[in-house]
Amino acid sequence: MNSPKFKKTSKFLSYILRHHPESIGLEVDRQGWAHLPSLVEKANNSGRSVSEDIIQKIIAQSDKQRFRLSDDGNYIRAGYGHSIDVDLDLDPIRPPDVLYHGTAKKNLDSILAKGLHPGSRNLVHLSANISDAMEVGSRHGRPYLLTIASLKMYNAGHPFYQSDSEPNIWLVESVPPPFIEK
Ligand code: HQG
Repeated sequence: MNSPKFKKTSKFLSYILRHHPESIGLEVDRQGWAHLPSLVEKANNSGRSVSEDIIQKIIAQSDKQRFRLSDDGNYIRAGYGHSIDVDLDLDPIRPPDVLYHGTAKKNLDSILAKGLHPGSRNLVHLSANISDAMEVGSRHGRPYLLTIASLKMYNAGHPFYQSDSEPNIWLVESVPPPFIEK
């Protein structure tokens, strides 16, 4: 499944659906949905060889579920990671006791002082398991694992959202320092 073509197409879809739909002239609605046949057509018009078939395979076979299809199969959206202004319309739900955030060691002092903030994305991303968090952290440098007292934070009034494509990914507006355990 992790063929170079799959990875390349998956990264391209993330780029388009999370960050730059306008780069291929694609319309994404307020909830982040794009018309699947239009995406394929516009991607091909911009010189990318992308088919519905490969997109279906990426969704069916990826370990990490980055995308979601609408019930009728005509629309696709990214399940998390956006920087474009979308409202995924997720219901807030009660998180587990703890969640994890993988970052780079170089960010530690700033995070402990200011809390976790989304940076260029709309929301802060947390992982339900340590191995995923470590993998995320290692993309930024020497990985460092933070444990987030998620249930305590939720009980203090902070809404939590679970991605509807990838249930191991949780989303919050920010994480104030008192809920971060290093
Ligand atoms: C850091 C991937 C200094 C934060 C992953 C992170 C994820 C601070 C970086 C998803 C800070 C932002 C998102 C502060 C936060 N001071 N640094 N106060 N607050 N940071 O890429 O969470 O594989 O925007 O620790 O799986 O790394 O692409 O977020 O290091 O779920 O599908 O600022 O993207 O998914 O980095 O990754 P990012 P992320 P995919």
